[in-house]
Amino acid sequence: MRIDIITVVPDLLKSPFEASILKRSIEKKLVEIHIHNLRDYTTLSYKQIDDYQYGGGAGMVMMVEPIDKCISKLKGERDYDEVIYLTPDGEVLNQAMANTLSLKGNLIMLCGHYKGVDQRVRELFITREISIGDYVLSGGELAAAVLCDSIIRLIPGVLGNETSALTDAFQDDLLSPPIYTRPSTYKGLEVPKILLSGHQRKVDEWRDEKALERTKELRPDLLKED
Ligand code: 6GU
Repeated sequence: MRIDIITVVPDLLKSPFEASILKRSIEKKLVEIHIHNLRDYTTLSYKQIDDYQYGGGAGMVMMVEPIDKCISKLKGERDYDEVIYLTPDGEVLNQAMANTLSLKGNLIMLCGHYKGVDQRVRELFITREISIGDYVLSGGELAAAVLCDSIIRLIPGVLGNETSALTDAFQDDLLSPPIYTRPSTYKGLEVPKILLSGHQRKVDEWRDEKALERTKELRPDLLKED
């Protein structure tokens, strides 16, 4: 998989890919991340990439031309499965979307800034608009990092234990059951006996039961039929 991220704040997208699982997935060549500074694609003075809104109003708008130059250059080099615009008015990210996107080959992610992009960017280039939740961030960069993490960890070979992404919370629309490690007693709190029993079928049943209980209590909305 290859992900090209277009941004006006490339620095914000450095550290998420320089540590832990994302770093290792790049080193193992399971994914390539290419960050593009939108200011490298403007021909205007002061590397301007935004301008005032037609019709007036507060806030700057990202101009269509630099975005066109960047996306068109990338599309001239290879085919892309999706051109994703990260924006608070997009479709809210969930596990099913991450699963679908993890099967793609090449993705472009455009990070929104300021008031957002000129409408013609959406009409000309964008195939999918994604938000990471109902709150407003200063820009799409952190959202792009979240989206990349949710996708990349699902690529086969990225996680050491191949089954572990499948047992994640949300993969079956349930929260995870309680988990424990040593010591078996801490400040009077004991690990449930069943987990120490060595009886795998009973352990699995207990986990399923607890996952369902927890979901009913904390996220009953996940249990509703779609
Ligand atoms: Cl994708 N962008 C911004 N600016 N804010 C957000 C978001 C995206 N998703 C949730 N809030």
